[in-house]
Amino acid sequence: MKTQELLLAILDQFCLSDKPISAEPFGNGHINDTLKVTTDTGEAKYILQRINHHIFTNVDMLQNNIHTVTTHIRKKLEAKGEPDIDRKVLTFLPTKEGKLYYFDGDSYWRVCLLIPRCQSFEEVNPEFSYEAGKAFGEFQSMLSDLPEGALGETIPNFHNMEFRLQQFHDAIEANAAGRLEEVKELVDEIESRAKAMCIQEEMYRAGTLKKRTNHCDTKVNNILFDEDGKVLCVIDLDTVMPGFVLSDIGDFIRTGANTGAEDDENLDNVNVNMEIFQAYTRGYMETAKSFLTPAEIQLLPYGGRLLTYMQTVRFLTDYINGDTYYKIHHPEHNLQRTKAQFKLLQSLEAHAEEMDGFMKEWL
Ligand code: ADP
Ligand code: GN1
Ligand code: MG
Repeated sequence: MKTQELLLAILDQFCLSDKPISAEPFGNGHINDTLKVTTDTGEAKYILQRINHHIFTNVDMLQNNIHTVTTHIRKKLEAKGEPDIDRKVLTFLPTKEGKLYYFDGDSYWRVCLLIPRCQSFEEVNPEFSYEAGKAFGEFQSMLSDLPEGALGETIPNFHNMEFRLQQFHDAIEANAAGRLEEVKELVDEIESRAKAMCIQEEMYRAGTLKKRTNHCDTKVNNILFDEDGKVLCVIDLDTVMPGFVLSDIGDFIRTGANTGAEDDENLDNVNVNMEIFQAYTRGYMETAKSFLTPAEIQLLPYGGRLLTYMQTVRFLTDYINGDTYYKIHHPEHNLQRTKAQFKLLQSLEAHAEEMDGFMKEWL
């Protein structure tokens, strides 16, 4: 990371009302670098992020998308007469040149207001999951009238399972880090489920499933809650783009309804928490049922399995490739993540019937 002096020079490129004095690393993201900025009044006031432009290669498109999404949501909140709007949608600050990001010759940077008096979690209880479900359903609902083409695909084929499997097969073929032998069993487990996990792409080709605007990274920690556990704001908007609807239920089940951590060393910790699944689904259905088709509703539990499978494939692909995509904290980290995700997938499979049964209420 850059020195404080350089970070302050970067911040000086933006239109800030208060004088920043320090920027400290914040959050647990695997892709971008997030920093919390404190000002001379002692207040933590801004969030500074370095965008990973090796992954988000079209930074113009990325920041235009975020601008489109935040202004659209702000208008909707204004129309509803919502109080405290600045805590309910992210506010990005322009550079002194009027741009949505700053390029320092090496990295791309953006700044938004830190939402005051908020909390975020890596784990949630059922009550917060219900609130999170409502929030993501409402998020999709507010964006459902964006005209086609309003948002670009910031990472093409981001949640396309066929494409992820293609990348997995390419990694196996190249075996760049010489790790294939040690992961053979996991590879076989993935292959045996491959066809069953590409239903969405098949339905899309057959014209029975359409694309919608999704958040595509509905991890638990991408929601900010207020002091009383009510949802304030959906954050981390890099991947908001057209895709299949299961993404946004799937990734929450993958992260929120896991009794262990995403990279848990102890696989016995990892299982699906059915109470969290039910609470999230109930909240989500409250705000999303008006626009979901019966086919989509029926597939929601499959969404949990799909996104967990997809993440297993993505972590293992990165391990086979020699850790070129996700930030890792030790050499085996991507393998450890793969094993924990696979254990969660097995638990979701064991509960599939029960989860499907839970959806009957809405069908
Ligand atoms: P990453 O790509 O690193 O996941 P996020 O945008 O999710 O980046 O930010 C990381 C963490 O920083 C979040 O989980 C949240 O706790 C905190 N955070 C991000 N933006 C804000 C904000 N505007 N106000 C308050 N906290 C924030
Ligand atoms: C990445 O940036 P972060 O940590 O919120 C990844 C997601 C994965 C997630 C796994 C752009 O999200 O797709 O689901 O890690 N984001 C990108 O934890 O690849
Ligand atoms: Mg995040």
